[in-house]
Amino acid sequence: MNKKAFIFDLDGVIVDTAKYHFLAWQKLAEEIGVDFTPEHNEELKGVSRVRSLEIILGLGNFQSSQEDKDKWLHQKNVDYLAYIKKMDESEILPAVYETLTFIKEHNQFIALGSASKNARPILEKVKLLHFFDAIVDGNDVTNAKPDPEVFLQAANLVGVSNENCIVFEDSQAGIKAANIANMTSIGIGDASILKEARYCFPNFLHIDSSFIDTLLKD
Ligand code: B16
Ligand code: MG
Repeated sequence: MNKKAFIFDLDGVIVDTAKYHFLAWQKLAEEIGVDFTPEHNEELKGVSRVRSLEIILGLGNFQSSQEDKDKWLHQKNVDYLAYIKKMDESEILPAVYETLTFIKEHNQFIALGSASKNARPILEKVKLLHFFDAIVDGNDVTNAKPDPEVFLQAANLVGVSNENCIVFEDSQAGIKAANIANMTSIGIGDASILKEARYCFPNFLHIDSSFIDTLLKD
């Protein structure tokens, strides 16, 4: 049996940092006079920091200088990091720890494929870093999801062929990226939104060990 690689997205799959991204973006949006709601925040999931700012500025429909944009990107990240600083293991999403443990006990690879440039400090704060054989994040890639670059790099680092990779993702762009790479895509969230996922579960509490076992034998 070939060894598999289980590639996890971070925000929305391992931890719910979307709420902290929202608070930091909302503070910035208020300062620059843009109305930014939780519904708008949905559009930022899985999207890079730079692209997120573009989307927010698009809501206000005004032009700004590169200097302003750089200042705002920095400020948003400073505010976001203040939330991250307070994170601990209690913020790991339900049944994620058990799933990682099960995969490790079965001697399979675990990798991270995230758009976030803060992925490592977050994994450290929630004490999950030791599970990961490879980490690919926003610092490593030039092309954002739905480009498969982040997952291809992860597969490459652990030396597993694409068809033996299984990707857990909460964003449509991430599911698309996994499918383009010919990896098994597993949506975590609402199946009516993650329509293109090969399998979809509301969260890891719904993924039992027999399902993972089936993936191992695939
Ligand atoms: P940062 P993921 C993504 O992480 C988030 O979903 C997205 O909302 C965020 O803008 C992006 O990371 C960049 O994050 O500002 O920390 O570099 O879902 O791909 O793990
Ligand atoms: Mg995500």
